[in-house]
Amino acid sequence: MIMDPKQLEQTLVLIKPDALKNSITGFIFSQLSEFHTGARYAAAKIVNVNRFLAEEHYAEHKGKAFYEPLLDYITGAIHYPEQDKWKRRVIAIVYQGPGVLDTVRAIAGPTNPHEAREEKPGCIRALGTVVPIKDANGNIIGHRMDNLVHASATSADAEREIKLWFLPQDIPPLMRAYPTEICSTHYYYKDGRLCETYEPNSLFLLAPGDEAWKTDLDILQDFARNEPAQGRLSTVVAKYLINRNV
Ligand code: 3AN
Repeated sequence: MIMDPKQLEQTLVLIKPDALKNSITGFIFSQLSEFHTGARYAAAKIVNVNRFLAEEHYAEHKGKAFYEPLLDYITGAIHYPEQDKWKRRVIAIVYQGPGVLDTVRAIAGPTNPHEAREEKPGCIRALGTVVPIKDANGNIIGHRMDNLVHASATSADAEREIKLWFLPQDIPPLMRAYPTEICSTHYYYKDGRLCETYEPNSLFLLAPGDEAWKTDLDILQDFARNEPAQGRLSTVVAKYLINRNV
């Protein structure tokens, strides 16, 4: 039986390092249960968030006072110091079902945990915290919001974020919401550029026969041909560098 397209509405949920450190993963999963939400899990993975992925995920906040602290937060550097580096993880989930974007945003609650406690006691982010960001002279220049979870804001954000964090192969074929295509060439990445043949110390991305998001293959092809691309190379590459030694 073919699934009703409404059933394919998806959102990206991230259980962030502060939620892992405070061991509230069980609470978050129970809030997300199919019984409560009518939605279901399409994919999940444990990710050690590197700087490439963090920068891509939060690209819209680049330049803001809280941008660098935000990267330190999502990579786990704030909650797990150098000696506990191996514990720096995020649980990334593709969650799926009719109305799932709004449902998960409501369960997560307002971005700012102080507002979450005021406006929506009981929501997940009501358990978060807000930390002042200071400049070199100790003046407060902004705030970091340790708000435990991420949930995509719109369907366009969900598409961008799910394609950034997940390969098609991470998601069962019948639960994939976006078109895929079979790659017909080799792609490697080295020093910020794309190569189609292996060079020493280049990172392997794709081989002929691999299934990839169609939009990613379009971008890679444009870069390989030096044509104007519809997206950044770093966005495509970040996903292939997840959980690799880079
Ligand atoms: P949300 O996570 O509620 O969708 P976004 O996407 O606007 O919010 O922001 C992503 C993350 O950036 C937030 N979770 C929060 O940690 C941080 N952030 C957003 N706006 C601010 C702000 N004004 N001050 C500090 N941190 C912020």
